[in-house]
Order: sequence, then structure tokens, then C-alpha cells
Amino acid sequence: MSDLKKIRDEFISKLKGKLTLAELNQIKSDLFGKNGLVSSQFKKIGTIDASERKKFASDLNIIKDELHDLIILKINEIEKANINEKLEKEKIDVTLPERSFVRGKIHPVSQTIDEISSIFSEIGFSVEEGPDVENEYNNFTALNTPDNHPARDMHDTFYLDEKKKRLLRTHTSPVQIRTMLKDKPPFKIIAPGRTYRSDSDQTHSPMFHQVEGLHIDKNINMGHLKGCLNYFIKEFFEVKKIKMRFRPSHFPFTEPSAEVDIGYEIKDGKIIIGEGDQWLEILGCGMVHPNVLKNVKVDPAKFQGYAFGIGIDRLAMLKYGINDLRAFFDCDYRWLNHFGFDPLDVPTNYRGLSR
Ligand code: 2NL
Repeated sequence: MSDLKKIRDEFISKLKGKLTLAELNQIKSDLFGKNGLVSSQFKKIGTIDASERKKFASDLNIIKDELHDLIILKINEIEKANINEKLEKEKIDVTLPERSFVRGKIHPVSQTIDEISSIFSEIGFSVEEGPDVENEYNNFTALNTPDNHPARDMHDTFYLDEKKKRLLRTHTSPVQIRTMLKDKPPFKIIAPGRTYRSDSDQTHSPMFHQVEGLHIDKNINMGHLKGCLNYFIKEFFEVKKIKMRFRPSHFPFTEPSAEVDIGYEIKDGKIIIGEGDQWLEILGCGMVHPNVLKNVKVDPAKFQGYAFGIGIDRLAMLKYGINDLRAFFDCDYRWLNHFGFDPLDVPTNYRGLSR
């Protein structure tokens, strides 16, 4: 029997048995691999006597095709069987009820920040953000706060190291300092975010939220400040008219400084904002102190403007009838489900600000 016929018969009988995919691949490489049996027969062609060469080559090709086709057929059979087995095992029951899912709620503070941001964006303010962990310079020194100012005291400020190098920002003003150091005037920005003070009782949380505003340009005066705040308060409380008064005050970073009260009254146990003869303090503001401008390399002879700071939490409580500040930070899902906002609801005063 010729070598070729021996190889053929041996492998045809091997391939008749039950083989795994790995065994079939092994046979395939034994025959057709670089030094496989069939491959080495091909290399022999040149050494065969000229009279027999043609027949040898023809027989070799026939055997090669026969074995190759058989191996591929067997491999395909196994792969098909594997797929069928998988399909049989992994059936999906499309009649099962869908899994229930819960859509989260937007926290009232986040909702309020969104509303404030869209109100100010309508009159040209952009929103800036910065880190909660700040340095003394951005939080106090640049803001014209003297070294011996009580706000710098350990009892009021959370310092993160012995040398008072790092602290938790006590207001969002450092965001405006960073913006002014980085860019050139004019500036028209608001900075909403978390702020921290060492204070904790029924009406004070050590972490609270603030939005500060800053408008610096040529010829900005207190009239602009009044107009801006009047517009904001009306838009925020969704009222046509608002009673508002400026009381003289003091902040190291503004001169002159003022606190702003809005008029309100209680009717049928409910608070009505904008009318009545009661006053509610809601923010602090003033004209930016020339020293602050100098600290951020802005020439106070050319540029001036106003700044204000508003506590967000109390504003949210007023607008949405929440009477306990601490509930804001309890993370009670039942409370959030009641006072939170549906993320898919479009608010009536929607201004196109996306979440
Ligand atoms: C308050 C008082 C205020 C500012 C914040 C400010 C920021 C810069 C420069 C000057 Cl960069 N001023 N911010 C000004 C006046 C008052 O907040 O009672 N907030 C709740």
C-alpha cells in the first residue's frame, strides 16, 4: 500500500469515531499544520521520479481535499450541536412580568440650585464651580478678611491641618476669587455649592448651601445690584411684585454692604411672600471692596461691581414649605419621596436648563 493510501485510511477511520472539537483541531494540525503529514507529502513531490510525479500529485490533492472536507464537516457538526444545546438551555420566557424599577427623586436643594441657575442665566450670569477644600488665601485673605477676624477662628471654620493651610470653604466666594485670578474682567458669574461652618443646632447645619453672585464691569453701581436682586426674588418666588428693603450692614469684602429683607405675611397659616408688613432677611450683598479687586489684579479705578451671597437651604424651605432644616440632610427616602422632584417633570417655570 502506498504511503498516501495508508495516511488516508488511517485518518478516515480515526475521523469515524466520536471526537471532541479539541481532538478534531489536533487532527487538523497533524495533517495540515506546517510539518503535518499531508504538508510533508507535498514537499516530497519534487523528489519523485518524473514518470510517477503527475499521478502522485493528483492523488495527494484528492486525499488532501477528502480529509480536509471531512474534518471541516465534523467541526461544523459539533459547533452546530453546541449552539442548539445553548438555545435549548437558555430559553427566555417573554411572558414573565417585567422587573419593577424605582425612579429616584431630585433633592429639593438640587432642584432649587437648578432653578436659581436658570433664573440668573437668563440675565447673562454663567455658573462657576470650585473645590470644597480651599486654602486660607482664597477663602479669607483675598477677600480682605483681616488675620484677627473672628470668622477665621477654629470655632467657626473647619481646618483640615494644624497649620491652617487647608480648610472647608465657609462660603463660595473662593470660586469667584479663582475665576477672577484665572480670567480677565468683565465678570458676571454665580457660584452655587456646599459650604461649611462649625455650627450645629435646630437652624444651623455644619454643611449648608450657598449661591454667590458677582458682576464686575465698567460703571456697575448699586442700582444694578437692586435691579438684579429684585428680578431674582420675583422670578424665584413666582410673584409679580415684591416688597424689598436694603439695611446697612458690614462684610469685609464689600463696601458699602447691605442685608436684604423681603416683605411677607401669614394668611390662613400659610406664608405669602412679597406682601404684608413682616420682614424676612434673605441675603447679604454690597459693592465689591477695592482691596478684593486689587488682590485679584483687577484695577478698581477701571472696574467695579457688586456681589451677593444667598443661603439656598432656607430659600428652598420657604418656597417648598419645609420647616425642618435637618430633614434636608437625613437621607430619609420617605421624606425624599414626598419632598423630592420627579426628574421627568418639566417645571412650570422651565427655562431650558438641562439636568
Ligand atoms: C451673606 C453675605 C455676601 C459676598 C457675599 C463677595 C464675593 C466676592 C467679593 C465680594 Cl469675590 N463679595 N460675596 C458679598 C456680600 C455678602 O454674603 O450673608 N450670605 C449668606
